[in-house]
Amino acid sequence: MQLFVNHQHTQHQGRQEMFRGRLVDCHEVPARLDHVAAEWERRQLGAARALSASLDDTHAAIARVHNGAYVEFVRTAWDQWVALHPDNAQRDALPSVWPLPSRHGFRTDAPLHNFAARLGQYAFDAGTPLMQGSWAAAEEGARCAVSAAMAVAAGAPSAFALTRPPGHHAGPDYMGGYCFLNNAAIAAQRLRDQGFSRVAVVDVDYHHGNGTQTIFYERGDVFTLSIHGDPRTEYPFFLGHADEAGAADGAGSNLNLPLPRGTTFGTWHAALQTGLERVMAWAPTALVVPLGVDTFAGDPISGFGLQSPDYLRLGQTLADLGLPTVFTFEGGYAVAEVGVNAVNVLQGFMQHHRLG
Ligand code: OKP
Ligand code: ZN
Repeated sequence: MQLFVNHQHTQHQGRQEMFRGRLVDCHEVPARLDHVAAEWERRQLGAARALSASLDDTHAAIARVHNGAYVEFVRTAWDQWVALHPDNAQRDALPSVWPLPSRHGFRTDAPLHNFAARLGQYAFDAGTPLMQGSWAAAEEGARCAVSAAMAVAAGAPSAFALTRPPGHHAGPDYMGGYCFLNNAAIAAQRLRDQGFSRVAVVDVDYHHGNGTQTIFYERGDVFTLSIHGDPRTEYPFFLGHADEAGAADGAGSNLNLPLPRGTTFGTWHAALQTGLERVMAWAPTALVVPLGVDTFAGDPISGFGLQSPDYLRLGQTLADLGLPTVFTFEGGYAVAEVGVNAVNVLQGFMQHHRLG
């Protein structure tokens, strides 16, 4: 498995997020990635590769799944925030006001000359702080995702984009859920653009991959499966229900398998196998796995009960599909265990994948 690491990730270090009614220290911290890198190294799974994607190519890849005005907003948001007031340089930008859906009478067509209003237009929660280095970190993360897809397109059996901030909640034109650019969608699109005719995304993070689902919802060339905490009670609440099956050309190529809080590995893995049967019946030629390990029993913000050894089995089950595979790093907030859990998936995968 080829490893691509985002060495710019520490440029994004949110201070606080809105959580259960107050501002708390961010759960999505730089140490998460460091623990995964250290565990990979400890098990001697191979040196990280140089990123093959240029920045220009990365920007082109980002533009394949994200809206140009949104990308321009994320790129320039910090400067806009600081321009509002010099004191803003000392704190992160966090949205606090949003338009309700238009049925409530709010307009989204009127020009927005206020930064707080624009931030609300492009963000769906108050848990995604944006700071000076957020764009640089997210951009380099996308570069890792493109490089990983290119490696697989060049014949590598598998590749891992080890990056943060995560990506699977970011939609075509919005940020949220700690995410700015949808690395998994960027990788899937790049695989498509490099000749893989049918790409399946299997999202195993605790939270529904709403951004990825939305990006591909009306397309028949990318299948999206997500297994996650039931959005009737779990974040992101407003998407990820079992009846979302895709639309237009994508009808039948989205599958959500929501599970209740408290679900442990037996039930979780049975759902995965159910989902993978649908995926394989769809006949993909490549796989993208948004790899979140916030399904872990000790995760501070999630509600499933997976144990560390279960992640080896998860990797094995994914390997059994026998597909060229790109992993992107997503959630997992039990910081001390995140390295062991994530690398268990990857090592379980490598030990069982027929391609190596
Ligand atoms: C990102 B990823 C619930 C607050 C939830 C956002 C969680 C984002 C998770 N009260 N905050 O999917 O791991
Ligand atoms: Zn998550």
